[in-house]
Amino acid sequence: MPNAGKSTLFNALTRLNVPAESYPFCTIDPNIAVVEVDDERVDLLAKLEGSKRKIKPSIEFIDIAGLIKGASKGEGLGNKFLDQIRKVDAILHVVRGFNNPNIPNTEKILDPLKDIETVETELILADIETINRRFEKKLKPAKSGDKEAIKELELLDRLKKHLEAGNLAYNFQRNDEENEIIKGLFLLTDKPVIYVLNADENVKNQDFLPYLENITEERNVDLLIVNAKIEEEVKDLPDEEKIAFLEAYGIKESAIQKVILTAYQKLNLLTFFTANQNEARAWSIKKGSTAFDAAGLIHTDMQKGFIKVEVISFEKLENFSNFKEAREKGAVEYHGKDYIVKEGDVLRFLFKV
Ligand SMILES: Nc1nc2c(ncn2[C@@H]2O[C@H](COP(=O)(O)OP(=O)(O)OP(=O)(O)O)[C@@H](O)[C@H]2O)c(=O)[nH]1
Ligand SMILES: [Mg+2]
Repeated sequence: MPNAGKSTLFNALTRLNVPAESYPFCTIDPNIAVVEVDDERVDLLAKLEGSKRKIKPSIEFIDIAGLIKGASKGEGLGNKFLDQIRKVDAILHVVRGFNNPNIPNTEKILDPLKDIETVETELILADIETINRRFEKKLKPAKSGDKEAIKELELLDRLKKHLEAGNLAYNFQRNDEENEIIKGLFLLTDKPVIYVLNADENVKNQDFLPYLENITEERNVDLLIVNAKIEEEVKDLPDEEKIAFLEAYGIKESAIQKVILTAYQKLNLLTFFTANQNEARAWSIKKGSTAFDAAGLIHTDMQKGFIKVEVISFEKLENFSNFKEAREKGAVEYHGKDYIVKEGDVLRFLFKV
C-alpha cells in the first residue's frame, strides 16, 4: 500500500537515499539497487588460495509504487507497475504496522490484515485476467480437438477456481507438466512472498498480530517484523555502532540479514564456492542441484566436458592451509555428475575442453 514504508525499507537494505516522503505515491518509477551479500567465507577462501578477486553473491532489490484497490483495473498508478512484479523471484510485501497520524494512511485505521487482503486481491484479479486471456486463446484449438489444448483448458479452469476462492497461485498443487504451463503464464501470485510488517517495538501488544501470524501460515508466506525507520536511520553507521543502536531498540538482527536469510530459505537456495588464484567466488543455486548443474552455472564448457568434481566442505577446508594441502592429506572427495551439492561446499571441477 502507499506509505507502508517500502522506500524507507529499500533505503535501509541498499544504503541508498531514494525519496521516502509522507505523501502517498511518492514512488512512481521503480528504484533498483544491487546489494552484495556479505558472506565472510569468501574472504577466508581468498586468503587461503591467494585469490586476486572476491565475488560475493548479490541480491537485486526493486522498490515499486504503492498499489491500491482497483489497481488491476488501472486505479492509482494503474497496472503498469504490476508488470514490474512479474520479473522478480520473490516479493517482499511491506505491510504498514506503525501508527502515525502525520503520515496519511489509505485506510482510516491501521489494519494490516485488510491491507494485505487489498493488495493480494488486486494481484489475484490481475492473474485471473491473465488466465482468461490464455483460456480464450486455447478455446479454438481445443474445440477442433487439440488434446494439449483441452488439457490446458481443464488446468486453467481449476487454477482459476483456486484463485477465485481467494487463494494465491503459489499454493496451487500441480505436477511437473502442469507447472511448466503455469510458469509460462508469469502469474503475479505464483511467487514466494515474505510479508515485512513495518512496525515499532509496541507491535507485540497489537491485537492484529496473532491474526497476522495465522494468515501467514495459512498462505504459506513468511513473516518478518522490521522497523524500517530505525533501520534507515542507522544504515550509514559503522557496524559496531549500528549493532549497539539496534540493540537499544531491542533489535537483535538487522533487516538486511533477516531479509537475506529468509529469501534464501524461501527461494530454496544454497551457496557453494569456487576458488583459485584468480578469484574466490560464492554461487547461489537451488537446493537439490547436482554437480553437473553447478558446472553449467559456471560455464557451459565446464558442463559439457565434465569429468569429475573435487569436493570439500568449507568447515573442513578451514583446517588446512589451502585446497592443495587438503587434497594431499586426503580430505578432498571425488564425485561424479550426480553429486548433490551441499551448503558450503567448495568445488573444483575437472573437465576437458
Ligand atoms: N513512524 C514511522 N514512520 C515510518 C516508518 N516507515 C516509514 N515511515 C514514514 O512513512 C512515510 C512513507 O514512507 P515511504 O517509505 O515513502 O513509503 P512507501 O511505501 O515507499 O510509499 P509510496 O512510495 O508512496 O507507495 C515516510 O514519511 C517515512 O518516513 C516506520 O517504521 N515508522
Ligand atoms: Mg515509495
